[in-house]
Amino acid sequence: MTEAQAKRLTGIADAFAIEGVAERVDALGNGLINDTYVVETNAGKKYVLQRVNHNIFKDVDALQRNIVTVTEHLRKKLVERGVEDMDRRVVRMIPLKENAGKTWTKDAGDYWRMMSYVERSRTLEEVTPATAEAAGRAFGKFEADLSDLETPLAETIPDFHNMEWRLEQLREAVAADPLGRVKEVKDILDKIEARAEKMTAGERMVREGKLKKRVCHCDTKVNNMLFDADSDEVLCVIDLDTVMESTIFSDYGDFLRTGACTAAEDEPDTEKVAVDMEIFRAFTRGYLEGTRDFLTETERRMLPFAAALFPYMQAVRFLADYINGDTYFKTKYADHNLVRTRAQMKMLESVEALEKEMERELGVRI
Ligand code: GN1
Ligand code: MG
Repeated sequence: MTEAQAKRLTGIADAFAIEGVAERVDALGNGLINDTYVVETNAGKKYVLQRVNHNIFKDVDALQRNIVTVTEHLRKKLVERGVEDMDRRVVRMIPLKENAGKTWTKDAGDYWRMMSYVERSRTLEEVTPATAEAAGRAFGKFEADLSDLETPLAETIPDFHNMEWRLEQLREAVAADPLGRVKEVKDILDKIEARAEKMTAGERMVREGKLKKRVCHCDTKVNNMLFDADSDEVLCVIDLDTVMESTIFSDYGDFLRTGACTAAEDEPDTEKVAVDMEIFRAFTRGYLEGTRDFLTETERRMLPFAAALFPYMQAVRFLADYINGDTYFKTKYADHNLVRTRAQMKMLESVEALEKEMERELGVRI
C-alpha cells in the first residue's frame, strides 16, 4: 500500500472511538467482497477496519444495525453462560467518536466500519478432523444462540441463498451474454440445468410449509471463523454481513463446500477436488451436537442435500459472474471465475457420488 493510501486509512480509523491514534495499517484476510485491514494505534491497541462493498450491501445502515443486534444477542448469551474473555468470543462494532449511536462512516463514496480485533486468534483455510468438529459445533451453536432472537433482521442481500433466483440470474446472464463467453461454458450450463429441478427443492418446501427458515450465518466458509492461536478451539464466528433468515442448509452446506474439500475453492486442477469424508464426519458430528436442541427430523434428513446444494449454488454464482464480466467477486486473473466454477462442479459431482454414504453416516432412512 502506498503512503497516501495508508494515510487515508489511518485518517478514517481516527473517526472511530478507538484508544489512541491510528499509526499503522496492514491488509488482512482473504475475503472476496469487502477490503479488510488491521489498524494499530499509538496506545498499542489493534482494530479491524473494513471498507464495505456498497455495490453489494446497498443499505449499510441496515447492515450495521443487523450486526449490532446479532452481536448484542450473542453477548447476552455469553454472559448467561458465564464466559469471561468476552472480547475474544464475539466481535464488537466500534462507534464513531462523534456519534456513539452510529457504527459506520462515509468517505469519498466509500463506506467504512471498525471492529474489535481478536487477540491470539487465527483463521484457517483448511481444517483437520479436530478443527472441523469444533467448527461444526460453533456454527451449530451460533444458530442455536440466535434461535430466540426477537428483533427482526433486515435481508442484507435479498434472495441471497434462494436457488430459484440464482438460476434466474444465471439464465439472464446467458441471455445477455455481454462478452460472448457463453459458447465456452455450454458443457457446464447443461450440467447445471439437468440438476435445476432437484436443487430447488428447498424453496418449494419452504413455500409448502414443510421447511422453516431460521436465523443463519449464510457465509460459513471455513475462513469466516476465528480459532484460538494455540489450540483447536473456535473463539468466534466472524463476517456477519449475511446473518439473516435462511434454511439451515446454508450453514451446514457452505462449510462443507470449502472445509470438507480436498482443495481450494479455486483449484485449477479439478482432479484434486473431492469430498474429504473424514472432515465431513467430524463437522457433521459437531454440527449435530450444536443444533441438537432445535434441528428437526426433516432438516437432519436433508443434510446430504445441503452438501450438494452449496457447491451447486456457488458454481451458478461464479458462472453468472464470469458470463457477466466478473463484476461481483474479486478475481486475480482473467478466467478466475471460470476456474472456480469448474472446481465447484467437481465438488458437486464428488458429493453426488458419496450421497448414499453421507445418508448412511447420518442414519437417514429414505
Ligand atoms: C463471498 O466475503 P467472503 O469471501 O467471505 C460471498 C459468499 C461466497 C464466497 C465464495 C456477500 O464471501 O457468499 O460463498 O465469497 N459473500 C457474499 O468464496 O456474496
Ligand atoms: Mg470472509
